[in-house]
Amino acid sequence: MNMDAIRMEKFREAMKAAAASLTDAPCRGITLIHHNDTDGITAGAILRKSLMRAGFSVENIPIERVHPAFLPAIHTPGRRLILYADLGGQVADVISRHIPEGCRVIILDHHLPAAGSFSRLLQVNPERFGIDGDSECAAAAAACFFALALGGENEDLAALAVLGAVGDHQMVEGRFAGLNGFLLEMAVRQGALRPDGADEAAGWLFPRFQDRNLREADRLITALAVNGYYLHGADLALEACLNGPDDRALAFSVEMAGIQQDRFGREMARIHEAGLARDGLIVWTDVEGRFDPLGLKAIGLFCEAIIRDGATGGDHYVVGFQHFPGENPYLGEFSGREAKVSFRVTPGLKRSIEKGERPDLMRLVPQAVHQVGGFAEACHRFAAASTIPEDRKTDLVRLLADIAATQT
Ligand SMILES: [Mn+2]
Repeated sequence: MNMDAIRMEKFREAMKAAAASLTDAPCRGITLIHHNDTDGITAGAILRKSLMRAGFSVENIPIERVHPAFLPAIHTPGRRLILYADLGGQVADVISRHIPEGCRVIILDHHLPAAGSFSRLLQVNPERFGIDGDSECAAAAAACFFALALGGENEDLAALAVLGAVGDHQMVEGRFAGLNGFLLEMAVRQGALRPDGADEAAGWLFPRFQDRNLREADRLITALAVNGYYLHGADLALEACLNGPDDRALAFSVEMAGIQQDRFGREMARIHEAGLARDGLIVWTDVEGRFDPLGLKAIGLFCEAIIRDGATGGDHYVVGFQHFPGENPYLGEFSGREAKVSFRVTPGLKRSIEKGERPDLMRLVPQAVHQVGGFAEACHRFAAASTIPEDRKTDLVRLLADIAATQT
């Protein structure tokens, strides 16, 4: 066996042990907590179908992020078995503190996991097996390996795993690698995906999605589950993954795409009229509740739209605020008024960062966010997201401007 095959075999063994720990448990009810993007939704659909086949009753709770305020609402004593997919690995320590006695948690994530092991909590992560979680194994692929460990009849779920990989942009030079590639072959063998002749990885037609190609299917799932999250569009997306999109899902996706276009258009017009707020190297905008009912990913996409539009007029860090709804469609109401914050950089500033002339977002964001009592949950060099108390928005901008000016 070559190295790749050995790594995959070890990963498969770990999935078998995780699946056995569930089927051996006396409890037959399971809750799936998964991300609401295409990779998370396909992972949630694969796990739902395979666990139902194994005799479990399954509750799906798609979420936009693991917010600390959600954890008490998720980990109630009545939920004995909880499986996280496509999120949770980096906050496993925080999650473990909320698991009541007699309850168990499995995390199937593909982002680099937090170090350490935690009681009542089991993690199976490709990164621990030398499999690259950015290019060789999306969360949907990990979920599919779990499903295959439950039973061979779940091979028909492989096509959804490939769709998850497309959602997470996992192709390497236009091709699927590692476990993603293995599952593509499985899906093609079964006729669940068909080549459309185009020479690119997403050039596969998905008959269940009325012969849309994988990129179109990704856009449909995104419109439903990401844009439509606060209107329960993630439920339509899960249903579409398992049975194909029905007329209601198609109409809803068109409606949500229209709402995004309308909200972004209005907000860009405001910026053209009034300009962006500025403090040193920071330009920022606050859309407050005007993106409702769009999900919280909207503000990050809008920051990118601002950069494409050229509205920053020079090289800047671009910061956007969006009102954080006080009610989650699956988990109920939360106290505390918060704002979602997204961070991006203009192309010129990105070049300065790469030359070491300016701090990247990993150096800039977490310390500023912590100082205003916020939570930096997804921080990369050139894109970041966090939540902060709503009344600390201007304090955050001031801090960011100070740090950006003094650090090089
Ligand atoms: Mn993912």
